[in-house]
Amino acid sequence: MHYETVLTYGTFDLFHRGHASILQRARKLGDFLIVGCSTDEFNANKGKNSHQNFLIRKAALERLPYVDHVFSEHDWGQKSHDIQKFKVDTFVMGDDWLGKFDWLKNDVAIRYLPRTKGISSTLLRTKLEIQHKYRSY
Ligand code: C2G
Repeated sequence: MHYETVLTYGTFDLFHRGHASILQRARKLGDFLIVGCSTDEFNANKGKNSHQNFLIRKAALERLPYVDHVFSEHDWGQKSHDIQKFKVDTFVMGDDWLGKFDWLKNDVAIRYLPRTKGISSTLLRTKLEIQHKYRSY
């Protein structure tokens, strides 16, 4: 029996419904979903400073019933290795990445799924900062 493995990556800062939606849709494309969670160092490399550190973001992913395994994403170059190591059948990213990973198409089926509109970690971080600012008055 072949079990279909689905792979995706991300920072998943301040986990929100947009993250939940793409992970649930990714999971439905196979039998297992594994997630590469960006380390804090790799985030810096991506020019992102997450509100939550890696351990918090990884723990939030590990609690999800539709996520079967979480590992660290520490650089741009590890995807081919991960795809071989985990025998991945389908690689999923949000369509803000459309085309960016097509170089992997010989190793894996690639699916760019529509992003969820109206929600982002940046928006949530901004709301947190505004609440924090007004609370201190
Ligand atoms: N996402 C989404 N809808 C949103 C926000 C995010 O579908 N409103 C998706 C993104 O398209 C991505 C995943 O959720 O597929 C994780 O998003 P981020 O945490 O922002 O990850 P990103 O910085 O895009 O990192 O090597 C790939 C990178 O690690 C991806």
